Amino acid sequence: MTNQKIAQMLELLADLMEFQGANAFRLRAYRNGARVIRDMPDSVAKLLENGEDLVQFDGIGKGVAGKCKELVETGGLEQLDAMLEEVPRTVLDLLNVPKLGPKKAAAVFNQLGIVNLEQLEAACMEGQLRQLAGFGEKTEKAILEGIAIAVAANQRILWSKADQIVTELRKYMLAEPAVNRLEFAGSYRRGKETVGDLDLLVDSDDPSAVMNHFAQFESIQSTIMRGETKMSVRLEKEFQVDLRVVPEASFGAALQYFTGSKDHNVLVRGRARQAGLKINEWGVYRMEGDQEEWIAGRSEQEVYETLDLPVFPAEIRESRRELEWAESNPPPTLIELEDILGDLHMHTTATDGRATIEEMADAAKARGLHYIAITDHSQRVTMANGLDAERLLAQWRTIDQLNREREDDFIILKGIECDILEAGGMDLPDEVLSKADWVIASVHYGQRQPRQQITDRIVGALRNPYVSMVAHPTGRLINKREPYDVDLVAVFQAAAECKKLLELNANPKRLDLNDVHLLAAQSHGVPIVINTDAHRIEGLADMKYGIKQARRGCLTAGDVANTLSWEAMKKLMRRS
Ligand code: DGT
Ligand code: CA
Ligand code: CA
Ligand code: ZN
Repeated sequence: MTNQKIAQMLELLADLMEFQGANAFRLRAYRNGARVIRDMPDSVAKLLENGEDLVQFDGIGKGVAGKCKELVETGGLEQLDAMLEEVPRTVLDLLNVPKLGPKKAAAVFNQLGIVNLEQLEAACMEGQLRQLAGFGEKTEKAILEGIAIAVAANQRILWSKADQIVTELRKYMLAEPAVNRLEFAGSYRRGKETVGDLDLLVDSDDPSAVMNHFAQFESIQSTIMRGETKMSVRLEKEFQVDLRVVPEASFGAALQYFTGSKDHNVLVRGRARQAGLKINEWGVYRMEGDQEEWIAGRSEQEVYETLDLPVFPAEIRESRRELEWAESNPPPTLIELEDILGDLHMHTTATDGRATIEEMADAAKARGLHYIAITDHSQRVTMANGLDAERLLAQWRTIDQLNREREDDFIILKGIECDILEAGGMDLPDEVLSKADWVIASVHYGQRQPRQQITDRIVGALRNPYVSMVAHPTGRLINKREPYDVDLVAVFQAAAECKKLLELNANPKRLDLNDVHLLAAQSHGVPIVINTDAHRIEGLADMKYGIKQARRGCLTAGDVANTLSWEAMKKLMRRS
């Protein structure tokens, strides 16, 4: 029984309890407990085996501890089984509908027998809901709108997960000889942190051969529709893939159109109109009287050229800053993975990591990096066996020795991920921090504090002379945990003023700062550091996700501090 699994079961239980009208306090206890367990480095099963009492951990009360014990010992929860007998799982989707809420959800289930979103939608359209006590025509309409939101939220997956599917599907499709070229367009190509569905474009003269092959892809669960050149299927977990087969002459136009975003396409269409042209997924056309003449469409370059525009990197096609980008001459080159020289956030076996300092260093060097910082947790993070001053200083002596012994130019920096305490201030004394090469400040506790309080904590950390950077500045976990209620503008201002850096955490579940924040950080002149926060060797590979997000934020190598040598980075941070 993994921590992940335990957390999932506790969350499910909380959802069902909410449905049955349990009080908010109890719900919060279960949900907090689930979160703490999910983030816990130690296995709950192991802890219980060793006779530890889970109540010792912050955020875990008696109720949650009891449920954990039951889960680990029996593999299930009696209460949950009983609840699931009364309520089908699809009913939980009803709870995600804005404006419905648990009480009303319970009413539609109990009084109308509605068990899923489709039935709820039908009932709204038939005007059945307004007949229930406490519902009106207006509520019904709001719920109908909410259903669309709930459906969408249910079905967006992490980019990293979409990338796994893409890798498999690409390989599979390229095995079909009728496929000349293929490209995954849409939000996937734009590198958006979550992907709603995949948009696969294939260049071929034989659509039916391509579609026959596609239909045999092993993870397809059902076919939604199949036409002459278009086909949509569902994979596991309802994830949809749209296939479009297009002729060679239109491949570039289709790629441009289906890469989107919709807003970017609006902008491009406007340009076309100004130039007396028309653009759609088949090509660019010159309008002469009521005749239209096809003039481009083979490649994206051909398409954009007719509009006198450069080929926009897919990541910035969001109708945000791309015209500004296009107007600089030449347009700046966005950051690439190869630009990164160092990784300044990672953990080792000293706390919650799985590899030693040397293993991390060797792996980072093999990836082509020139330097890393070892940044284990500080003492406040008891769950991760955080380092006190004594253990930290000992680790730093080991690092000094490793740097002396290793016969290369690779640098291991003496770092720490030091907690920003709930009441403000750093978890380790200044005299210790002053001896570090690199100090990360992080919020791990008190994440739900009010805006002013949590902002003051983070700004306070930036003002500490020994702090180098604030990690994952909003604390969000995509689709899982909301960001702290932090005033980022205040954070950007303090960082700029104190010559401090902010992190873009490359873990695909975090990607924190996000794309929009990065645009803002850049305009405040705050350098970004892209780090993996690796807890094992494989985690160092997450850098590529950070690069995608950085490109979405329109960052060049010049905006990212760890594209510099360590010597140059130190100069950047030196206060004048
Ligand atoms: P997603 O799937 O929700 O993560 O986001 P996208 O951007 O992949 O959206 P999707 O799959 O609905 O459509 C793919 C692209 O096709 C979209 O980015 C732009 C283009 N597109 C689709 N429908 C329209 C439309 O009605 N108007 C315009 N201008 N473009 C569209
Ligand atoms: Ca899509
Ligand atoms: Ca689509
Ligand atoms: Zn960390």
